[in-house]
Amino acid sequence: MALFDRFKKSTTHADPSQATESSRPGQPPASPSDQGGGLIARFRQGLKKTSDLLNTDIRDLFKREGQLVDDQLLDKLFAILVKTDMGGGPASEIRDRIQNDFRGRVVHMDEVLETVKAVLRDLMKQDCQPIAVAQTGTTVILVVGVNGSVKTTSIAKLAYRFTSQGKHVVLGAADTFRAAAVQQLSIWAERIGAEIVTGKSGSDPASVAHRAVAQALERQADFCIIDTAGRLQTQVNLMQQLEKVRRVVANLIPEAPHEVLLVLDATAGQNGLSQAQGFSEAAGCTGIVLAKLDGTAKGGVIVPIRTRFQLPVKFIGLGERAEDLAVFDSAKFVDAMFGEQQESDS
Ligand SMILES: Nc1nc2c(ncn2[C@@H]2O[C@H](COP(=O)(O)OP(=O)(O)O)[C@@H](O)[C@H]2O)c(=O)[nH]1
Ligand SMILES: [Mg+2]
Repeated sequence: MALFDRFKKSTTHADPSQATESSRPGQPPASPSDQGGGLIARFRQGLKKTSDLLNTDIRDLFKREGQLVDDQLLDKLFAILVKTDMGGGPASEIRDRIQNDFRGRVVHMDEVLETVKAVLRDLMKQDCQPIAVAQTGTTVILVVGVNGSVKTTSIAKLAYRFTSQGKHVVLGAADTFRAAAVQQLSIWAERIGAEIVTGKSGSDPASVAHRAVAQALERQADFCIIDTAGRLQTQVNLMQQLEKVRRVVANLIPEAPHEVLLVLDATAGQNGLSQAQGFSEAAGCTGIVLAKLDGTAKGGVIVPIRTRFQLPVKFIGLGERAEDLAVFDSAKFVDAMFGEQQESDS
């Protein structure tokens, strides 16, 4: 059977009305033209908890005429910083910098805030392209993570980003572990105008990945994005399965996958991060998508993610709609952590 016919056949069972509540994608995407404003508002809203802490609480520490920087003030500042979920290490680093620069002096709050921001910018600095694209032909992106880390929704958002730029996208539904996962991605594919390759529930994910990349090549697609089931690095069989997915993809395109994106749930807490850290090392990840930065999580959580995972954060997820994905820009992010206006979004 021709690959494209197989594609048509494999997608015929995607019936949005059959979606379970938990697998139902959000509202249909807004038009690309109204992405900017909504996204900027969501970005600021998502970081509101953090900016309230940093601005209001630090402001409360200082009198109008300035404040003596002594041990007591440094301890209070440290406590505020830790509340943003940035972690003890980065908070200590900021405390030390303030101590070195200002201890024993009466300083104005703005000076202190500038130093806090400068240290955060240094900690989060990264130098990378949003996505490493193939020089020619199809770029393959493998998306991995622990259970429920928002992989499938992040794939939909990423695919929507590409289709709205006029790119041709093929999705590979290689999470064959749960039937609902395939259905969830199929519904998204239809809404965002991407092709999808699926397999039967329980079938070999590597075979779905292989067919997806083959179809992308045949159709000269710009991107092939492959979904995978959630797993931990301690699950030896599942890690081997992921290795097989990588192998079959590389058989078709030697440089592929061009990106292995680790999706993290910003609300997962320390335990979730530790699990994902081991996983990211075992799975050879190249970048992070940090999902659910839409108000539940405190934005400071990105600081330990930048410092603990030796990986760039490529995108941040700001909600459940297809357009709720922004390219991560560390300088803009630091400004937004302090509630400062974002002028433009990429
Ligand atoms: N709060 C919030 N929830 C999200 C966001 N993106 C996805 N979700 C929800 O998170 C849950 C898990 O997402 P899913 O993509 O299925 O995760 P997967 O199991 O890793 O593929 C679903 O109920 C989604 O609707 C987001 O940006 N913010
Ligand atoms: Mg999924």
